[in-house]
Formats: sequence, structure tokens, C-alpha cells
Amino acid sequence: MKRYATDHIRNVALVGHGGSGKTSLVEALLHRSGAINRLGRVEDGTTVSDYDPEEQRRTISLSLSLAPFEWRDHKINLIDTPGYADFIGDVAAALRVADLAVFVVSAVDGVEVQTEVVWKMAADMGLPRMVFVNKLDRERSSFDATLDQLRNRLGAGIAPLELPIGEEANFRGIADLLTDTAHIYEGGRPRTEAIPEDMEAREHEVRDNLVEGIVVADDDLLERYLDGDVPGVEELERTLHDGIASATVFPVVVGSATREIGIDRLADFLVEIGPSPLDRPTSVIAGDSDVEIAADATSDPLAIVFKTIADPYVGQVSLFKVLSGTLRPDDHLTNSRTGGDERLHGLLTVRGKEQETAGELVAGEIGAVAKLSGTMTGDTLAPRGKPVVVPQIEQPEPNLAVAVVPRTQADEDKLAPALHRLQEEDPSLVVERSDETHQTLLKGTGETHLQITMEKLTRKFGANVETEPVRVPYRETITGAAKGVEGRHKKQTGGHGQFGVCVIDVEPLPRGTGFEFENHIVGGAISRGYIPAVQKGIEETMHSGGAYGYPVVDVKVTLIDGKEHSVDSSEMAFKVAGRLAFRAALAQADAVILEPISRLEVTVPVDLQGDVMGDLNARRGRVQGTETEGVGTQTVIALVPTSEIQRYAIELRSLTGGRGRFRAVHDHYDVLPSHLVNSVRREVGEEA
Ligand SMILES: Nc1nc2c(ncn2[C@@H]2O[C@H](COP(=O)(O)OP(=O)(O)OP(=O)(O)O)[C@@H](O)[C@H]2O)c(=O)[nH]1
Ligand SMILES: [Mg+2]
Repeated sequence: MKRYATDHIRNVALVGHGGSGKTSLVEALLHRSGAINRLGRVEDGTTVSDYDPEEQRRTISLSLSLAPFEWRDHKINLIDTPGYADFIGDVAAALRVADLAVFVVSAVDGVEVQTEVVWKMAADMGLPRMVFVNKLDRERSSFDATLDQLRNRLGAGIAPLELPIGEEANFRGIADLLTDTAHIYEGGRPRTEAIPEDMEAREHEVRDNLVEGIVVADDDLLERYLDGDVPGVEELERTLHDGIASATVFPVVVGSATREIGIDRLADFLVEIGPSPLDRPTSVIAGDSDVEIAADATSDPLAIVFKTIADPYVGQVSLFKVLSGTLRPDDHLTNSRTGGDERLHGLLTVRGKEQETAGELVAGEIGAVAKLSGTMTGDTLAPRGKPVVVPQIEQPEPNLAVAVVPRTQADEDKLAPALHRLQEEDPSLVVERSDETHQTLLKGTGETHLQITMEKLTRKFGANVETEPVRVPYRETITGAAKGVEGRHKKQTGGHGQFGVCVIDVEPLPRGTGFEFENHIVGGAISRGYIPAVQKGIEETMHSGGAYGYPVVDVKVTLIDGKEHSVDSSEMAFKVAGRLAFRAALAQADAVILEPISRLEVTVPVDLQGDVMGDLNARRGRVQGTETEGVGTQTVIALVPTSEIQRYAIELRSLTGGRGRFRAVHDHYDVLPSHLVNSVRREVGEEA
């Protein structure tokens, strides 16, 4: 591909709810521009951007992918993103490097949850946005209803530039409201005509919406408009341009990705009115201060890695955006997080799964490099001695866990390295080994995310796993004391016998103290050398499980007396005696089960707050308070037993239609209510 100067580059993320047609739109843009000869279809698994087998099988996008193309002497770097909520981390990454976000909205389904969620993310970043109303050829599509929703749900500044001509199967063209012309499509190409007469009334009405959407960007213009002065086309275009760049005006265009209607117009629009990297300097952290870095190809090189792909053959491929300067093969840069040197062996441009060698990449460009030594998603690469940092890309909380067990020994050997590689490519995946429950946990953003992770383990790394439910790390403790409890181990069956007796007191300790052992033996009832063995026997029992089979905590044991035999006593015998004494003491000291309690912060729209609180009550939760979080959004803070929120990631999504999010962290342990004890009790000695 030709080299383009920074002002001829457009970095455009396609975002929006799942199934709205982003991947199909990428395909159509590539096809219309001549970058590909054949228009692939999502259903057939033949699109450029859904190239992973997991994506093709499900016919949805699961991770971001790049699709650059050339249009009217410009290079447009499209970034296709997944609409499914589990993969919002990749949407955040795409927004970080995009200079414009195109929200693809289905005219059949209207503004859906994930569109609103991502709109808010982009708004928080001050990112320029526009809307492509898609699927206008489909049955039950409605531009009018969709426009109403855009205006009602996304706020001020929605500026409809176009109207569809014909509905559903009869959708055939586009009325351009600024130039007052009609464009009728055949085979992806338009022919210009006058706007049909029967549309005129509607055109005037929507044109009023358009003017209103645009004038809000300019106070002076707005004032004049309110006084009855309607601005001319040129003034509107200029204000539109400024309004897009300052993210106050959001143009709406229309079309059909699969019928290739409006595709060329969208590409024209990106070239003419889409912000270039020059319009959008990056804020970076340099020491204690924030600095704006312009996309200047002649200044110091600076890049951010926004995505890592684990390729089983090539190794790690890092996708990056050049924020300033010009990168050349074999350049050395420093990773600002680690301080490590990184050599950029070969520079690449990427389209779908295809990679092409690139000579150099100027400020504003998006490219890739293989085999960096210690760089992760979100890292900044800067010149040595100038360690500026681009703020991290926000990752979704890995709120859903599953326990995995390798199927065979061979799988077990492959599992740890495979998980390590997957974590490199997927910052929203967390792997944890729990010493308490002896499980390997995969934590992700939702069921689909975890499912895909396991499929990738098998496909990419040949590691097969089974899943099990996540065990709750219950513990137990005592609530009363027991005095003078004896443990007697005596075996005298011919030959060498075994003999050890110890007597202990037990008492509860404050929560979180753990274990204390004191030796109060005076006068040598047990020799000094055997006392550690008694303690060891008690500690082993604490770990392996007390009265209910769970690890025992917060207990003080005092060794007060014992007996030994000059021939038959041994360390082994005293260990057993310690174990017996401790078990007997637990039985007398009112043992209880402790359950972990999480602190939960659930953020939802205000109208769902009551539902969420009711649901938390049903989960034995105790609401601690609420906080207002932005307009119309509320955070409920509650303490909830961890066992009750194991699948909250799924349940909250269905309770709120995807409008809620939460964070849960372990808070403390509390006594399990007695009516629940039988449902969690374990056999002593059962594998924890
Ligand atoms: N009739 C019609 N169907 C379309 C149009 N655009 C997309 N589709 C179909 O809608 C379905 C979803 O399209 P995709 O392109 O996969 O949507 P997406 O936004 O990439 O979906 P995710 O990747 O899951 O977020 C596919 O079956 C497409 O063929 C369109 O303009 N008209
Ligand atoms: Mg897609």
C-alpha cells in the first residue's frame, strides 16, 4: 500500500450493538474501494474481519480487527469491533486509537443497550462520533423510529444528513438533505436525481432536525437561529465540520451494508469530514504533568500498543498506533512501563488475518510488529530517556469465574504456558490458582468470553480442559472454649509400640488472627523435642479440615499436659496425639462455618436501582449505601455472601438488560447461618 501523509489518514472505529452490521459494513467498504474483489458474508464466514474460527462458527465478532483501505487518495484504517458485551475491552482499545467512531445502528432494532454503553464511553473520551443507520433494506426497518431513538437516547447534536428513499425491500437510494439531491443505487453505484416529490414534506421536517442538530455546536449561530435566521449550506457545512471535530455534532447517514447502498457516500464522508490524526493530539503523562503530543511525523517517535494477538506460529503480534514521529524497521524504543528496550524487527500493516511488510509508519498510522520482548496491551513505546505514558486502556472487570481441570497429563503440561500466552493477548482474562480450594480459576467478562477462551486453549495450544463449578473457600472456627481435652495415641501390638498423650485447651481468637500455639508444660510431662510434633499434628488438621471439613482459623491452642513412654514414644506418635486432641476439642468448642463476604458495587440506571436492591436482599446481601454516578446512574454498595454472587455477571445482565455493571472484592469472613450449614458441610477428609 502507498504511503500517506498524516493528514491523509483516517482512523475509524466501527462500534455498536451486536449484529447491527459492523463487520458487513467493513466488508462493503473494502469491496467498494476495490481492496477486495468479492463481497464476503458473515453467515458464510468469508469476511475479512471475522477470520477466527471461533468467530466464523458463531457468526459474531469476538475481537477487534483491522481493515485499512484507500479512498480518494486517503488511507482509511477501519477498526471493526465486537458488539457482544463480553468483549467491550476491545471496543475500549479501538476507541483509544480511533479519531472517529462510527456507530452502526440497525434500523430494525434501533438504539440497543450496547450502543448506549459505547456511546457513553466515547463521550467520556471526547471522541468525535457519527451514526450509520444500517439494514434499511430489511423488513420492519424504520428510519423514522430509529432517528427518534437516536435523538432521545443519545442526547443533543444528532444531525440527520440523509433520508432513505424507499422502504424495506424497496429501499433504493438516499436523499441528501444538505445538497437537496437524490442518489439512486444499482449494483453499489449511485445515479443522481431530484428528490421524489412525495418525500418533500418529510424532507423539510428532517432538515429542520438537521439544522437544529448542527447549530447547537455554535452559540452565535444558535442564537441567530432561535431569532429566526436559518443559516445557509456553506455555513452549515463549516459548523458541521467543527462540530464533529469538537464532538458536539453527530451526523447521521443511512444505508445498507449487504446491499451496498450508501457505502461510497460513507467513505467520501470519512475523507471529507472525518478528523485526521492531526486534529486530535494525544494526552500523555510525562512525570507529574499531562502533555499534549501532536501527530507530528518529524518529532520524537511515540506509539501505543492497543492489542496483542497470540499467534501459535509467529508468536506475539502487537498492534500499535504511531502517536508521533515516524517508525522505521529496526528502530529501538523503550517500554515506558518496564523500562525495557524493544527493537521493532519488522513493521507490518494488517488487514484481517493478512499481514504485509511496511517500510515506515508515520504519525497517525496503525501498524503491527511481531515478537516484542516484554510489551503488553496498553503499553507505551517511547524514545530512551523520555518515558512518557499514554493513560491505560480501561478493561472490563473479569467478574465470572470457572474452574478448569486438564483432561490428561499431556493437557496439564500444556495448560500453564497456553494460559500465559492467552493472557498476553487478552487483558480481560485473569488466571488464578487458589491454594485454599485447590482449583485453577479462569476469570473473564462473561460466559461467552470463558467459552471462547477454552476453545482457543484447544485450537491454538492443544490444551483440553474440563470445567467444574467454582468452590467457595469456606472456613471454620470455634465460638466457645474447651478445656483439658486429651488426645491419646497408643498402639502396642507386639514389637515396637507407639505412645503419645497430650492435653490441650482451645479458645477462639479474633477474626483474621489465624493460629496461635502456646506451650504451658512444666516439669517435662512431654519432652521438649516432641512438642513441635504436637503442634504439627494440630496444624495439619487445621489445614485439612475441622468439624465440617474446611480449614480451621482463628483458634488458640494451649498445650497444658501430656504423657510419654521411654521406649514407645516418637514424633509420629505425638503428631497423631495432637491431631486427636484437636479434633476432640473442636467437637466441644461450638465449631461454626465461616463464609466469605464480598463487597459489591453495582452501577445501574436509577430506574433499575429498586430491582437490584430487591435482588440483593434475596441473596442475603446487606445494602451499605448508594452513590450517584453521573446523570441518571446510581451505584449500590452492598455486602453479599460470595456464594450468592458466583454467577452474578450473568444474572445482573439479565436483570438489567445489560445496563448494569459491577465490581466485587473479598471483604471479610462471617459466620454462615445455621440453616445453611448442612448444605455446605463436607465429609472430613474429602478433597477440599
Ligand atoms: N438485510 C441486511 N442484513 C444485514 C445488513 N448488514 C448486516 N446484515 C446482516 O446482519 C447480520 C449481522 O451482521 P454483522 O455484520 O455480523 O454485524 P456486526 O455488527 O458485525 O455483529 P457483531 O460482530 O456480533 O457485533 C448478518 O447476518 C448480516 O448479513 C444490511 O444492511 N441489510
Ligand atoms: Mg462483527
